[in-house]
Amino acid sequence: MNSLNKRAVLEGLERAKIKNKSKWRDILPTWCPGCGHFTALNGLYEAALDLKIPEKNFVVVSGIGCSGRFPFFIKGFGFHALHGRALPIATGIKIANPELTVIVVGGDGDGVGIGGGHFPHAVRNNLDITYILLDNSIYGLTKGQVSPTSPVGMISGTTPYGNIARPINPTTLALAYGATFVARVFSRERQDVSDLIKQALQHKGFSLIHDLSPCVEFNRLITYKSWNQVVGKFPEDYKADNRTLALQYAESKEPVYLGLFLKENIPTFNDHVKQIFKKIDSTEKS
Ligand SMILES: Cc1ncc(C[n+]2csc(CCOP(=O)(O)OP(=O)(O)O)c2C)c(N)n1
Ligand code: SF4
Ligand SMILES: [Mg+2]
Repeated sequence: MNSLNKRAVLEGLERAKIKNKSKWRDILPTWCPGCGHFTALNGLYEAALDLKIPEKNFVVVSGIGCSGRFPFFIKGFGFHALHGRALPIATGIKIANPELTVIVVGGDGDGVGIGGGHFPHAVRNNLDITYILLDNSIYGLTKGQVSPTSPVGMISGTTPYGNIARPINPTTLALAYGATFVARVFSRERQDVSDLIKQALQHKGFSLIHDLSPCVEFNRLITYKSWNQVVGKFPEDYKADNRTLALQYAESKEPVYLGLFLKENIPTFNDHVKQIFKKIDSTEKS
């Protein structure tokens, strides 16, 4: 485990124990030493603790993948779903009990590969959930096949002569689908990951945290070092309130911008459902 990630996880766990001994599972994750997914786990601990979200109201839904192991490490409710099917399950949970804080965690393969058809619909309904997409540009769990975010030319177990398909950009997709909170983070920047997850949990509506989260075991092309060379922050005067501008920034390759691209406040799916119930009540009474 590299020292940055070990410190991140241990501090997160330690902090959780100090604040509330019963709140989190105090087992260390089973990820490879140095895996980017550690930072998001720590970020979620920190955010949930700062916001004092009660364990009984906290649900983490995942698909399948190394990223999909998330619910095992968090004490609260967890649902380890089928590959690519975390979003529809989270939708049902949030509709059934709007009081719950619902977080979906999945990989690039899970979210924009096999589960790609669910993404636009969760977004356009403006469900009040936080989606943490851990993007390592590879299928980690199955030991290194190209994913929909892998670059052209990448050699992998399934592309011995180089990847042909052009990569999908999850930040761009979320913006294009109409997501009301879109942020991109990098697993090396621990504080920013925690801060943006916290903002996402506070946002009323669909929030995407697109985390550039390197797989240190199977991806030798997309690494902490390679991201470090291209990532950059928004200009000081950037305001996250213009979708067209946000899309332009999302598409930039140099730099690859990190931070909050867009935040917009509109009624959520559950707000609409409430209004419909009111209408039904008043129709039945008249
Ligand atoms: C329907 C189905 N197809 C394929 C698989 C095999 N499978 C498990 S995880 C995975 C890809 C995981 O990649 P990603 O979602 O990027 O997560 P990571 O492991 O990289 O975090 C695949 C193809 C499966 N479990 N179920
Ligand atoms: S295989 Fe890759 S994604 Fe999976 S735990 Fe190891 S480093 Fe992380
Ligand atoms: Mg992956």
